[in-house]
Amino acid sequence: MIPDARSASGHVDTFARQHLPPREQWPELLFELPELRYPDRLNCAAELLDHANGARPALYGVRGTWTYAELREKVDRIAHVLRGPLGLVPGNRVLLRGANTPMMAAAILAVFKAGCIAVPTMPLLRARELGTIMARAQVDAVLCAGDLCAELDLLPDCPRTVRFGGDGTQGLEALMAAQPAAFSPCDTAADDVCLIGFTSGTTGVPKGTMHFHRDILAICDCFPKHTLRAQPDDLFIGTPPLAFTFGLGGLLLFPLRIGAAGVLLEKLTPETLLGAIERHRATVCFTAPTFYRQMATLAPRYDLSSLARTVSAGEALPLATRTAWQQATGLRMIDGIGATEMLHIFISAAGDDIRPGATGKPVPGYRACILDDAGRPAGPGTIGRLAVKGPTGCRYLADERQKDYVIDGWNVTGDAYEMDADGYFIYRSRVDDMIISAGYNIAGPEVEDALLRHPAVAECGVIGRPDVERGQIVEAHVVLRPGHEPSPAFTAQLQEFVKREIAPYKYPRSIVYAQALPRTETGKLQRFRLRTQAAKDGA
Ligand code: 3UK
Repeated sequence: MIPDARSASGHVDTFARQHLPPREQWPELLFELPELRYPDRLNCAAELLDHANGARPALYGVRGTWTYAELREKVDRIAHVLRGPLGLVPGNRVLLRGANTPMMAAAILAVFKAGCIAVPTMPLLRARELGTIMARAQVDAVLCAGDLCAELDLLPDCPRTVRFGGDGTQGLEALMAAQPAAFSPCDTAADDVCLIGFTSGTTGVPKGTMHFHRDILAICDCFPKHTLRAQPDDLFIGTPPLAFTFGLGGLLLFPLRIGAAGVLLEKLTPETLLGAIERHRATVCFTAPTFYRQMATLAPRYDLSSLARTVSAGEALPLATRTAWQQATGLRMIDGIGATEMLHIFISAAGDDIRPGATGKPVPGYRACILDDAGRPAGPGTIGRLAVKGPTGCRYLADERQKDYVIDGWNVTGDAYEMDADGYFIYRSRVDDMIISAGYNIAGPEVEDALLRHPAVAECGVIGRPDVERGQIVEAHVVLRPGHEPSPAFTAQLQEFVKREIAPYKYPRSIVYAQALPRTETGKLQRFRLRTQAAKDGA
C-alpha cells in the first residue's frame, strides 16, 4: 500500500482519526522492507490468530495452558461480548486493567479483533491516574481483573466495567459462555488505530501514543525477525507488563506472530522468574537491566540450560550487568532501545554483532542518526540527540508535545547518544539527565557503570545535585549488597574506586545510601525523585 494513502476506516466511532496529530506533524514512515508492505485492509488480531496451527500451545499461565485454538475461541467470545452485550462499535476505546495473565492477553486481542481500541493500563496505577487516562482516551468500557477493581470503584464516573479472572460463573467469563465461539474480525484499515499506549510518564500528564493495526505487525516483522531471530519452538518469558509495549510485544505479539508460545506470570521477582524459566524450560527472556543484575547473582542455583536468548530494554544496560550476566549464564545479552512512541525496539544487536558498551545498530526497517545542537545529522564521535524513523512512529493523542518528539520527520527520543565510525549507537544518558558540573558534561550512567563494578554495590543511581560553586555535583545513590555497611571510610573507598575506573573529575562527590531505589513499574530508575530528594536535603 502507499503509506500516505488512507483506505476507508473500519471505525464507526471516529474519535481516533479525529484526534491524530495533523499529518504534517507525523514522523516520516519507512516501508522499504518487503515484509512491511501490508494490505490496505488489516486486522492484526486476525493475522496473529486465525492462520495458526490450533493444536500448538500459545499461552502458559498459572491456571494452565491454552492452545492457539483455545486462545482464539476465548478472543472470539470476548469480541462478541464487546460488540453484543456491551454494545460497543468499532473505534470505541476499551480500557484494560490486569496483571500479566492469559485472560488479560485474550482481552487485548479481542479488542483488536472487534475493531475497538485497546487502552491497556499498568496494575499499579491508582484511581486518579486511571481517571486521567479515561478522560484523555474517552474510554467507553472497561475490562478489569477481579482483584484490581477496587481502584475503579473510587472513580465517580467510571464507564461500564466487566470483571474477569473469577471462578467463571460471573463477569466476563459468564458473558463469554453465552456467546458464539467464532467471531469474524472487524474489517479495519491497516491504518486504523487499535492501541493507545500511555507513556509511563515520569513527569507531567501521561501521553497517549496511537498505533495502527499494521504497527502491531510491523514490530513483529522487524526486531524479532531480524535481530532476535526467534523460531516457532521458542518459549518466551519475562516481566514487563502487557500494558507496557515492551511486554506486549515480547511476551504476546512476538511469539504469536511466529506460532511460538509465551508464559504470562504476575508478580515476578528475580527468584520466581528464574524458577519459572527452569520449570517451563523457557528459551527467550525479556526483562529490564536491574532484573538481570539481580538474577545474575542467583543464577547458579537454577537450571537455566534452556535459555538461548535474553533481551534487555527499558533503560541502559550497564557494562557491569552485561558482564555479570554473561559470566553467570554464558549468554550474550541482546540490548535494545525501544520507546512507547515507537512501539518497540529500534536499535539493537545480537550474536556476533554485539559490541559491549553500545546498544547496537538500527534494526532492519529503521534508520537512526545523531542530531547536533543545530539539529543537523552529525557524524561519528559527536554526542547529540538520538533521532529515528521506521515503519512505526510517534503520534500522540491530541497533545502539543507532538512537536517536541517529531522534528523534521525524525522521532527524537530525548536520549543523548553517540555513533561510532562503524555505525554503532552508544547510549550516554537521557538528554535531561546530563550532569553539568564545573563546566564538564558528565553522563550519570557512566558513573553508575563504574560504581556497579564494585563488588559491594547492588544498585545505584547517579544524579546532579544543585551546588552553588559547581552548578551541580555528581551524587550517587547506592544500595549495598547484604553484608556491607555504609560508613565515611567506605564512601572514601568507593570514591577512590570510581576515580581509578573513569576520569577522576566524574567521581561522585556525594554518596547517599539507600535501602532501595525509586523505580517505575517498568523497571526504570526515577531520577527525578532522587533529584527532588537532593533538592529537599539541600534546602
Ligand atoms: C529508555 C533505553 C538505553 C530511553 C520500551 C523496549 O522503554 C521503553 O519505552 P518507554 O516509553 O521509554 C523509552 C525510553 O527508555 N530506554 C529504553 N531502552 C533502552 N535507554 N538503552 C536501552 N536499551 O530513554 C528511551 O527513550 O517506557 C523499550 C520496547 C518497548 C518500549 N516501550
